[in-house]
Amino acid sequence: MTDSMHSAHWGAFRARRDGDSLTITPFSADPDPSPLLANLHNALAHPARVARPMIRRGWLENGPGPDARRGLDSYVAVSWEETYARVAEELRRVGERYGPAGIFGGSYGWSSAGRFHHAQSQVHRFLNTVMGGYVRSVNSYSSGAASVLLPHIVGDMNEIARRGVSWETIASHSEVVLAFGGLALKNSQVASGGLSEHTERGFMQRAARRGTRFISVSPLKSDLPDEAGGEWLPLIPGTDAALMLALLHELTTQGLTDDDFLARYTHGWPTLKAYLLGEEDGIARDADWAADLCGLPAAQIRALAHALHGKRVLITVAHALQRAQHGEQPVWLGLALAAALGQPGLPGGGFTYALGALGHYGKHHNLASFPALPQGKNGIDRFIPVARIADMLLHPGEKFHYNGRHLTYPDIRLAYWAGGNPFHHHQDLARLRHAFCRLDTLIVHESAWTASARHADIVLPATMTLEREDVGGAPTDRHLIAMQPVAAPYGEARDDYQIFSELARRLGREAAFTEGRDARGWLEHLYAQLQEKLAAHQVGLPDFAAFWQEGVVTLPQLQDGGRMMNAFRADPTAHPLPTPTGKIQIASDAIAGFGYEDCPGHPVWRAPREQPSASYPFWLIANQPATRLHSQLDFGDYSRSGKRNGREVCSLHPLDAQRLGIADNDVIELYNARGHLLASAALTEAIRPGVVRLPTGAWYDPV
Ligand SMILES: Nc1nc2c(c(=O)[nH]1)N[C@H]1C(S)=C(S)[C@@H](COP(=O)(O)OP(=O)(O)OC[C@H]3O[C@@H](n4cnc5c(=O)[nH]c(N)nc54)[C@H](O)[C@@H]3O)O[C@H]1N2
Ligand SMILES: Nc1nc2c(c(=O)[nH]1)N[C@H]1C(S)=C(S)[C@@H](COP(=O)(O)OP(=O)(O)OC[C@H]3O[C@@H](n4cnc5c(=O)[nH]c(N)nc54)[C@H](O)[C@@H]3O)O[C@H]1N2
Ligand SMILES: [Mo]
Repeated sequence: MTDSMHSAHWGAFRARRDGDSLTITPFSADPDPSPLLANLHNALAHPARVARPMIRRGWLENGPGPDARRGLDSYVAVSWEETYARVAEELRRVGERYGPAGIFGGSYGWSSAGRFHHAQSQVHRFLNTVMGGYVRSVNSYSSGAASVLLPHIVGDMNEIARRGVSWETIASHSEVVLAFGGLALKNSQVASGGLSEHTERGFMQRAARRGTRFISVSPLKSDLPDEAGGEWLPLIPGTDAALMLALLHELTTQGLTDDDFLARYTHGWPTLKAYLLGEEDGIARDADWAADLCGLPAAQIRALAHALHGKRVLITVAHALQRAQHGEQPVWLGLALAAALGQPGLPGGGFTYALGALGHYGKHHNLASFPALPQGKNGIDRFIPVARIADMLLHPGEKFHYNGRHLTYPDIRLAYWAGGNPFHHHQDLARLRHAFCRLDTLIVHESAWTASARHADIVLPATMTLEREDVGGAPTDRHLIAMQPVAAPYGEARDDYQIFSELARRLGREAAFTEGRDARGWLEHLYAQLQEKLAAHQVGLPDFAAFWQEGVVTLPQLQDGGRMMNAFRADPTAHPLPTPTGKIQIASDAIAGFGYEDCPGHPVWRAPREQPSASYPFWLIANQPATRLHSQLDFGDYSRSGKRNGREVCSLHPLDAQRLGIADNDVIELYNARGHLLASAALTEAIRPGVVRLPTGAWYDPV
C-alpha cells in the first residue's frame, strides 16, 4: 500500500493505492476541490496507455520521408535499445544535413503539473544541449492575439491577467463586473503547475452577497455560476466589439465618459471617438447599429451603458473572444471602455484580462517561485507563432507577418513532440494531418494513444506523474507540493528525462544534458535554488528531506494583484505604463505603422469572414470542457460520465432542435466544409438559438 501526496493541474491531493484500487482525497486546505480529480481513478492501467515503444510500419520499412499513411498505418513494437538507436540515428541525420533549422521543437502543450518532468521543458533542453537548437514557437493557443496586442496598448499580459485586479478587491469593492465570455467555474478549476486552493466560487459568492452585479455577455448561460447571481446577455458570437463600441457611443453622446481620466491617463481617445461617431465614414456605431449585429435589443444596450456610469466597474474579456478572427478588437475595446469609465487603478475596478479563465488569474504571486528546468541556449533564432504549425509545414520558404515583422517559414524535416497534443489543440485537423504527412519524421513521447501518437512515426511510452517523483507548484499558488510516486511505471514506460538522457548519451552529449544529475538530484538542486532565493528575503524553508517527508510547504506571498495599474493611477509620471506613450493606448502609432487591414491603429469593428449560411446555419462554440483538461484523460471516469453512449454531448436550443427534428439524446452529425463528427444532442434553453456547443477535448478518431 502507498499513501502519497501528489498534484495535478486541477488540484493537489493524497493518493492511496491498495492493490489495483486508487483512492484520491483532495488536499485538506482546498475549499472547493475540482471534480476533475476523478479522472485519475482509472487512468494508471487504462488500455489507452502506451505500453511499449512502437514504430510506424511504413517508416520502419521505408525509412524517413513524407508519407500520406501517417494516421492510417499500423505499428510495430520494438525494444527500447532499437528505439534509442533509431531515434539517435535519425536525429544525427537531420542534424548533419539540415542543422537545427530542420527541427521543430515547438512541442506546445500542457503536459502535467510536475515542474521538473515538464515534458516541453525537457524536450527544449534536450534539443538545445544536444542538437544545438531548434525552430521554436512563441505565444500560445490560449492568448495568441492578446499577448501580442497588450504590450502595445497597456503592458505585459501577466500584469493585466495573473497580476490583474485581485479577487479580494473584487469581493470587497466591485459594484459591477461585466464579463465578456463569462466567468465559468469550469475554467478556473485548472492552473498550470497546480492549484491547491480553488477560491473563485467563494469570492463570487462574497461579492454577490455584498451586492456586486455580475453581468455575463456570452452565448451560453452556464458561463456565469449560480453563486454570482448575475444576469445573462446572450449575444451572437464574435460580435462583442460591436457591443462595446455601442456602449462607448452611448457614454460619449450622453456625456457619461470620464474626460479627466481620458486626458490624463490615455492616448488616442479623440481618434476612437471620431470613429465611434462616424466622423470618418458617416457610420455612427450606436446602439441601433450594434443591435442587429449582436442580436441584442438596442434599449438593452443603452440601459447597460447607463448601468455602468458612476459605478465601480470591472471589465474582463475571456481568452475565448480573442481566439477568433479579429480577436484583438474586443480586448482593446474592453480596455478602452474601462478607461472611458475612468476605472483603471481603482480597487475592484478597471480592466482585467481573462479573469476566471484559469486559476492563476486575479491572484497574488509568491515571493519566489520554484525554478524552471534550465533550457540551455538555442543556437538559432527562428520561430513561428504557435498556431502557424500547419502553415509552416505546408508552405516552407513562404513569407508571413508577425507583430510588425516579416518572417519566413523554415523547411522542417523532423518534429519532436513531448507533453502536448496537436490533434487536440490545433483548429483544422484534417489540414494538420496533411501537414504532418510532409515531414520526414515525427517523434512523440506520450503516456496515451492520443491522435498525435497515432500520427507519429516513433512513439515512446512516457510515464504519468503518478509513476514518478516531482515537485508541483505555480507562481500564484502558495503551496509547493512534493509529488510522491503512487505506482510503478505502466508497461515499459519511462520518464521523459530518462529517455532524453539515454538519447543524449548515444549522441555523445550526456553530460551537457544531465549535468551529472539524476531526477532526484535535479529536484534537490532546484529546491536548493528556491531556498537561496527566499534566504535573500530572510525566509527559511525546511530542508529537502523534511519537505519530502511533509509533502507540502507553504510559501510567502506578495500582495501584488493589480500593482501595475494601481501605481500608474497613483502617479503616472513616476510609474508610466510600459507603452510608447507611457499611457493607456486607445490608439497606437506602432500598430498603425504595421499597415494591417484587419488591425488598424485604433480598435474597430470587423465582421467575421465566416457567417452562418444556408448550408451551415449555426455558430459552433467549441469551448473548454467542464469534465477534463483539454484532451487529457478523456478516458477518465469523470470525462466519461459527461458523455452519453460514449459520445461527447452537443448542446442546442429546443427551437433549433424542433426545426431539425432532433430529440434529446439523439446521435447527431455536425459538419461543415472542413469535416464532420458525431455527438449526442442535449436540448437546453441555456444557449442562444442559432448557436450549438460542443466542448473540445474528445479525441480525433477519423479512422
Ligand atoms: N476547439 C478548441 N481547441 C482548443 C481550445 C479550445 O478552447 N477549443 N483551447 C486551446 C488551448 S487554450 C490550449 S492551451 C490547447 C491545449 O492543448 P494541449 O496542451 O496540447 O492539450 P493536452 O490535452 O493538455 O495535451 C497534453 C498531452 O500531454 C500528455 N502528457 C501528460 N503528461 C505527460 C508527460 O509527463 N510526458 C509526456 N511525454 N506527455 C505527457 C497528455 O497525455 C496529453 O496528450 O488547446 C487549444 N485548442
Ligand atoms: N475544465 C477546464 N478548464 C480549463 C481548461 C480545460 O481544458 N478544462 N483549459 C484552460 C486553458 S489552457 C485556458 S487557455 C482557459 C481558456 O479560457 P477561455 O478561452 O476563456 O475558455 P472557453 O471555455 O473556451 O471560453 C469561455 C466562454 O466564452 C464564451 N464565448 C465563446 N465565444 C464567444 C464570443 O464570441 N463572445 C462572447 N462574449 N463569449 C464567447 C463561451 O461560451 C465559453 O464558454 O481555460 C482553462 N480552463
Ligand atoms: Mo490555454
